[in-house]
Amino acid sequence: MPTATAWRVRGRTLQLDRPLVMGILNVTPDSFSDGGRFFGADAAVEQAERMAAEGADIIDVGGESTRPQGATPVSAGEEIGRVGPVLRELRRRLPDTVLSVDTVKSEVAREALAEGAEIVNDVSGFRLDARMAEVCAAAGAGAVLMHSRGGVSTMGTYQHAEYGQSPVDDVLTELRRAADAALAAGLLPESVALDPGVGFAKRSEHSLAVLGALPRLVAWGFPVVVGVSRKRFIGELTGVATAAERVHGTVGANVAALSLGARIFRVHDVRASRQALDVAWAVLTRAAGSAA
Ligand code: HH2
Repeated sequence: MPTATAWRVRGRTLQLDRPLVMGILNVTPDSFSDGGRFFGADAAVEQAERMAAEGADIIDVGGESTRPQGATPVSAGEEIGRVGPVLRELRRRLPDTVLSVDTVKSEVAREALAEGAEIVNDVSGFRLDARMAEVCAAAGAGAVLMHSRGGVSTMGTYQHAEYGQSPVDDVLTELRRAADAALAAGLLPESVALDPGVGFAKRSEHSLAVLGALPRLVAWGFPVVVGVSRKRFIGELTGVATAAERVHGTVGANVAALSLGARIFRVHDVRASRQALDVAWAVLTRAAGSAA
């Protein structure tokens, strides 16, 4: 299958002829690197506007953390109360920005789509809620299916980080299963994007291995999303303990992932990754031209 050139998200088509930046908006009190900072709706909207001004193509709004220390699950009602008002306000203020909701619950996805979100970013790859696929398919939503194992409170830990001889083969097999199930449930192939789930049921060596194997995932023909921002593997590689200080490592991982075929980059620090990805892209596209 040829590499994806576009991603259909409801009425819009995102062209993948350049890297797309997805800015993270955690409307949670406990996210691993920015917990509590944008918990209030006003602060959240302000942060989203800042990220859009810095070049985010997509804003990904999340109301439930999956942090490595073991997150506290929240009810659908509580999650809707966190993300609903923010999405409503963002739809009004940022008409040109694509909106995404980071949730594993179909009730939350339905409400977010009703508020005008175009993408459902499900870190369980539709494993945890049997109605997720039908809700997304009915709305024509774009879907990010991410690889993970376990539930919300364990997927960010090492509890399920046991793999066979080839962790990459295992991850790809599980992700393929998720993609096939979503397509069988009615999602359009052009609306599905895949994410190897860096740091989810993965030790650093597993995260690095799946990043290195991105060309295998890209070859399936779906747009590929990566979420490396400020993550633990960067801390382990560099010795930088404070998550917010891992921006340089984040940029390095994103540029590497771009060169391996990923096109959508989920980040906290939009300005840094936007600049780095645009410059890296300018070089990579020239390199492709000179090799031809
Ligand atoms: N990582 C996190 C959350 N959502 N979605 C996708 N598609 N890919 C990812 O790698 C990904 C994700 C975890 O990071 P963060 O949102 O910063 O933290 P928390 O889960 O603590 O809110």
